[in-house]
Amino acid sequence: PPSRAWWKEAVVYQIYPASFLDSNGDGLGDLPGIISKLDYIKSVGASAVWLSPIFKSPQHDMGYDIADYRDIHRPYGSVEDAEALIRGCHERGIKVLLDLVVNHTSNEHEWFRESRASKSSAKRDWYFWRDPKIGVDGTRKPPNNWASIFGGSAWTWDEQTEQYYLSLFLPSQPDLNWANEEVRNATYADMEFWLDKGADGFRIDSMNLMSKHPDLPDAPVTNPKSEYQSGALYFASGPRMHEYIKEMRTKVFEKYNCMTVGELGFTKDEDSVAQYVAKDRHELNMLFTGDIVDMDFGPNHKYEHNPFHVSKLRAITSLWQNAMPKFDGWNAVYMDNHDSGRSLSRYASDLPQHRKTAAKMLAIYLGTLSGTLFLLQGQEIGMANVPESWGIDDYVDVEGRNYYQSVLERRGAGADMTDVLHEMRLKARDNGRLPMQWTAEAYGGFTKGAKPWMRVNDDYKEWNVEAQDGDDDSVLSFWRRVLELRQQDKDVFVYGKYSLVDEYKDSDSILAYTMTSFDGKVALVLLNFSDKEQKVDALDFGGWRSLLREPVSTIGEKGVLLRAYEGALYCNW
Ligand code: ISL
Repeated sequence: PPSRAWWKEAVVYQIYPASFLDSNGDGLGDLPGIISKLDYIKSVGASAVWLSPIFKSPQHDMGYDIADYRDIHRPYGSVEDAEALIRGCHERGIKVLLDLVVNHTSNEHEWFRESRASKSSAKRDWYFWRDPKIGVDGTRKPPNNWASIFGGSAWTWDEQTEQYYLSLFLPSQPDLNWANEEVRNATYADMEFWLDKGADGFRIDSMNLMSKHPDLPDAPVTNPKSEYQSGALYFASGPRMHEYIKEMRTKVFEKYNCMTVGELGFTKDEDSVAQYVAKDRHELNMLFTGDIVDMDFGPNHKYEHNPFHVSKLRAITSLWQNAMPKFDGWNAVYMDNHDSGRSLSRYASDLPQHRKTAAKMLAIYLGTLSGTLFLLQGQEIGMANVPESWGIDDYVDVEGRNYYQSVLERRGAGADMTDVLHEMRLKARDNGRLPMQWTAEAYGGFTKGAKPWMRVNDDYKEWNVEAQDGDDDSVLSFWRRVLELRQQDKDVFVYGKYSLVDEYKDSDSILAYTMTSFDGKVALVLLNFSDKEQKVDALDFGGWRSLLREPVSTIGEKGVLLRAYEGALYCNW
């Protein structure tokens, strides 16, 4: 039998607080709004929530720029509200994961204010301060050529002390220097503050960026079109990364028996991943390997064109499903988060004629794989990306807007930007952050106030929780059934052994695999990622019973006929 754990069996529902539910009419979601929907979350089949950052923040990056880890962003509520939320979850058997953003802080954090005050500040070394380089023409240049992940240089000039500081994301998100022991201990104390209040674990933001190469060397030129280059070679999964995680684990995690999921950017190979999650490494419970959300990112930039193909999904799925058992590791199973477009719109189809079927197919994919399942709010009702008609002014997120601006500058004012808008429509972070669609009322019932903080998707009248709740044929009802099956037959799905169906391993449209439990139960998963009907022979599976199709049917001599973007699930028991 598999080695079981609650965190392996969890279904985690990601809440994006700004966009979940506004209880007080200010146009922004809040903690009381979340509390009022805990029964709903439970009814979907989730057993844990992950809250994107709720802490005090000037919100230059939607709370991923924290100014005080022990306080709550006032428009969301108070520390008491957070405590009530944790209590409300626990009363329902729901675990609570908080977002641990400690690769960087906000520039408004007290630590940074002190660090910035003078070169001799006791906290100067808490961040990365460096003298400028002087160019051949005598001009001031950043200390190295690293690009910020959000565009421009990764260094920000500070007039007051005439030095640069490192900021891999926004200039308002200075990177913390984890090599400094005081930084680490101060961070651990903040973590314990919330664990003492009952939090059950953390999603660790930008987890593998916390150890930088001590010399901060220039990065090799990989994008000749750009002045700045990706420094990932020197800041992703750096030399002391594992030492920091082990320390975090012994000093904090183990004391509280908490759940940990690290966000893994840039690092993609099996051996490196094993070092974080192999059981005998004693580091993290699991990772979000970034490749599943990067499948259609361009070679130099996320927003460059690069079409999705089912072969990429097959390769990534097989890679991690097969890898984890080899080193007794564990993984997160997910496709959506707040940093990109919805999988439905990018990897399947949100066209009216396909949308419902496609959303159900993705539910089968996610619900049958081994690992801890993560859903993004709205995924359970088939929420889609923004409509094609959105202009640049409808987008609010800094990443997409910065990219648009940089291309516009390159092309010149008045240039045709249709292609860029098209890619943003697929991959912009706004897509994952759209206000939750609760009802057919104004603004999808997200707010009763004057205006939501960001535009609501126009399709809310048709696509909302209320409309789907009692409808047996809805995406929501389907997700509920899938999650029920997953819990019923954990040994097949959560702990099962994955294997590709040989016949379809090179198919352009079908992803077909089996999941097998240690005691011989086998499920067959057939997913049609094409916009055409496909016939699947399924020769070896004659007589197997369908688990989700109504009325219940078995595989006969003619095989299985899948409509465009349809999925099916069969079993041998
Ligand atoms: O660039 C990446 C790797 O290809 C990203 O996955 C990168 O790791 C990611 O952008 C980090 O995201 C997280 O930290 C950001 C924040 O804006 C995101 O919302 C958050 O998920 C900075 O805190």
